[in-house]
Amino acid sequence: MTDTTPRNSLTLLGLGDMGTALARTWLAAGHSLTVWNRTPAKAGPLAAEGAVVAPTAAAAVAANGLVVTCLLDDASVRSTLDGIDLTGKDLVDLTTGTPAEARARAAWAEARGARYTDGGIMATPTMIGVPEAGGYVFYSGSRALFDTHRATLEVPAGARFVGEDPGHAALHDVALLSAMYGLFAGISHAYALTEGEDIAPKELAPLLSEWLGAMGFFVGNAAERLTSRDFTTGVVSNLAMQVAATGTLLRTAEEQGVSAELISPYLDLMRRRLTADPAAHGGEDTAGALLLLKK
Ligand code: FVH
Repeated sequence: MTDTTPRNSLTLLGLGDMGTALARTWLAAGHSLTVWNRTPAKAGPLAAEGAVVAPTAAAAVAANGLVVTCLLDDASVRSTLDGIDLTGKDLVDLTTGTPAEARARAAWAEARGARYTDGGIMATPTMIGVPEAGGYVFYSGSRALFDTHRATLEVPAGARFVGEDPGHAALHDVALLSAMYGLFAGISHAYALTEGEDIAPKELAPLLSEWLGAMGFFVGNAAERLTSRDFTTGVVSNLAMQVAATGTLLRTAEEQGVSAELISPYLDLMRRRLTADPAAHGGEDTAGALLLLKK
C-alpha cells in the first residue's frame, strides 16, 4: 500500500476532549494536521494553532494517507466514515469499543482497501503529551501500519503493540478499565463504611493507599495460578477462612447502614467456589474463584 503523503502528515476526525488533546500534541510536534469535527466550531482554536480544517469528513480523509478517528463510539465512527473512499488509507481508530467491534471495523476497512490498526487509550486528556504522566495507547491489528506510523502515533502518548488480532487492543483496554472499576468499588465501600464516624476521609486515604499497594501482589499471584492451574501451592490465606470471614464484612456493612452491593458479588463468587467442593477448594486462595466467571 502506498502512502504518498509525508510521514509527519495526518488527518484526525473527532475534536472532543481527547481528540483536541491529541491534535495539540501533533501540532506542537510540527506535524501537518488536517482535522474535522461534526460540530465545526470546536476546530476554531486548532486552526489558530496551525491545523487545516476540512469542511467535510470526506475531504479530511482525502487529505492524508494516515487517518485517525477519535469519536464517541463505534456507531459514530461508522456513520462518519460511511460512503467515504478509504482506498490506500491507513486507518487508526482510537475510539473506545469492544473487541468484536474492532474486528468488524478492521474487516470493514480492509474490504474498502485500507489497512487498519485499532487503539485503546490508557490516558485521560490531561495525560496526553505529558510523558511523565504515564499514559499510553494499546495498538493491535496491522503491524505494517503500526511500524510505518509508529513515530507519529507515539507523539501524544507511549505506544504498546499487543498483536495482530485487531480486537486485542480493545480487550487489553477493557480488561484494565474493568479492574480499575473493581478497585473503585472497593474504595467506595471503604469510605461509605467510615462516613459519618469520627474517621476523616483524609485519615483513611493513606491507609487505604498503603493497603491496596500491599495487596497488589494478587495481580502476579493470580497470573501464576492461572498459568500453572495450581491454586493451592503457596497459599497464605486460604479460601475456607476467607469465606468464613465474609460474614464479618457483611455484618459490619449492616451495622454501619451501608449497602453491600459493591462487594457482595465477589464474596458470593468465593463462597460458590468453596461450596462446589470444600475439600478440593478450601485450601486454595481466592484466584480460583475467577474460573466461575467464564460462561
Ligand atoms: N476523555 C477520556 O478521559 C477518555 C480516555 C480514554 C479514551 N476515551 C475515549 O476516547 C473517545 C473520545 O472521547 P472524548 O473524551 O473526546 O469524548 P467527547 O469529548 O465526548 O467527544 C466525542 C467526539 O465524538 C463526536 N461525535 C459524537 N457523536 C458523533 C456522531 N454521531 N457523528 C460524528 N461525530 C460524533 C463529537 O462531535 P461533536 O459532539 O463535537 O460534534 C466529539 O468530537 C471515546 O471513545 C472515549 O471513550 C476518552
